[in-house]
Amino acid sequence: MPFYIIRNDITKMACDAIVNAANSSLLGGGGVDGAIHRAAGPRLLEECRGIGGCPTGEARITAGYDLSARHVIHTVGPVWQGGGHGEREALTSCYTESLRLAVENGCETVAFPLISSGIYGYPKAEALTVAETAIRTFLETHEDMTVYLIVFDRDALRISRERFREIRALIDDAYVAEQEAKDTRRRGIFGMNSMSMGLMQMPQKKKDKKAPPPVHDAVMEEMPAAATAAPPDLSAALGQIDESFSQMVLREIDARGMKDSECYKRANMDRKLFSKIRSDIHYRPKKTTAIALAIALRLDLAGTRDLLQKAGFALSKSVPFDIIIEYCILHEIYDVMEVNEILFAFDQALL
Ligand code: AR6
Repeated sequence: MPFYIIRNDITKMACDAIVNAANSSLLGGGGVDGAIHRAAGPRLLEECRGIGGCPTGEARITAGYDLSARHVIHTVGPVWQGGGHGEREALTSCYTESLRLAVENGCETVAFPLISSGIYGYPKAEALTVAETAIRTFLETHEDMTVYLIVFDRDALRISRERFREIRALIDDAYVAEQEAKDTRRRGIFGMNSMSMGLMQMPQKKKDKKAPPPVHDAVMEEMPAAATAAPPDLSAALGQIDESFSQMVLREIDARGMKDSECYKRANMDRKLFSKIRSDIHYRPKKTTAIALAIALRLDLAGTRDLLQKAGFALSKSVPFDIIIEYCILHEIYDVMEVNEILFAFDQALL
């Protein structure tokens, strides 16, 4: 089910299949077609010669030869003629037919370029909408596939200039505030006498990032008394461990009358990953997973912070990724794709 928009050179994608934006002769050309043929080597052209062309909106499959991808799926996008000549339908068909061929050939990971949006002139933002809609619709019924949409340049992004400026300003403000705080701290340190210097914390040894293993009741029972003798206040605190991350996710799903599938699809999350969360109450997710679930559950900011905290994370006021997530939640942007487009525009990791 997962669908990612990433910036990359498609010829570098090590997928089961990469898709080529070809022309109807299938004999190579410029743009991404030229790049794929160059990277795949002359045997690709040889195989294409034997196919005898491909009409607009359809797709054909070949081997990947010198590429990291096992297959190349060649599809022919429509030439943009103003939008009134069935371009949208033809472009949708390119994605659907390519994905159908991928499934038929046992491909589970597929990377697409933004078909027709170069030499064929389809406006990039509209081409992106068509691509996203077609791919997401297909993935609704093909949960085991992972699809990458490779966006080569920023023009394709639909995030408005106004939104971009607004978020840019938030990130810049946070940067300025952080610098000011640093200056204040520096001035404070230089102004200290030797007595107060004694109160400064020594740099901490890097903590082991690995999450501690869950404390298993059975193991606790078997331990000798001395090993379990924690200070009374600590024992009391451990006895009142809060609801866990996965328990909160499952409770919120129930409260909304959602199906699991609805939740992990909205979170753009792999079904297998979701089953781990469902089956392990001590599951420790990555931060992006926790945020994707908060978005899928449409949690407000307090709820998101609560969920993140249960996974050992927080939203910082000075980290661009976190600032963008907070912005999205405050503006009720709960469509993971839309959140990803904003993250993408600011070169951040995607959900
Ligand atoms: N990786 C990912 N995307 C790329 C790459 C790359 N290496 N190179 C270009 N793009 P285009 P079309 C993007 O022109 O519009 C050929 O001559 C590019 O920025 O390759 O469908 C064929 O033979 C653009 O967004 O394909 C046809 O005659 C997108 O890929 C004609 O061009 C598609 O641009 C097809 O034109």
